Amino acid sequence: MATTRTFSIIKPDATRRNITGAVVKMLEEAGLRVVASKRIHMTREQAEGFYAVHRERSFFGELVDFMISGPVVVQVLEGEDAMQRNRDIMGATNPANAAPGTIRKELAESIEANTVHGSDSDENAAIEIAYFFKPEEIVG
Ligand code: DGI
Repeated sequence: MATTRTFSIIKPDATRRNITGAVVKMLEEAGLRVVASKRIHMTREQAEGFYAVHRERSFFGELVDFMISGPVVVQVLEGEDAMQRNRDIMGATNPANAAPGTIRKELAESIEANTVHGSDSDENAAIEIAYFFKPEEIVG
């Protein structure tokens, strides 16, 4: 399996509760390496652009409102099959359905305040990384 990169966001529910370190610890223990990281407060335009694929969904407005409700930590993660590895440690979207030991089961509050975002394909990972990071900000 090749070493690849994926994109992650530690969401506002986690920055509010001061548990970003706990999230990173679980990512690292799952075999992922943080090769870029910055704490930002997204603008509405930035969040709407990032979630454009969801704009027709009923919860789009709530999702954007939530993602700009506080700071987030955007990250690039590297590891063997990073996208799938990150999806596995994140757990199901709704923490009620997430497996024990996953970030969402152990740390998330609700289907909306679900602590982490992770790219759902290698193609989207590349798009999402480029949305937030310049190449020189990624240091492997
Ligand atoms: O890739 P995921 O984050 O696991 O899930 P997704 O791509 O289906 O949805 C993106 C985000 O949108 C998800 O992390 C939380 C939010 N979301 C998904 N389904 C619902 C939702 N938010 C609300 N309020 N209600 C939903 O049914």
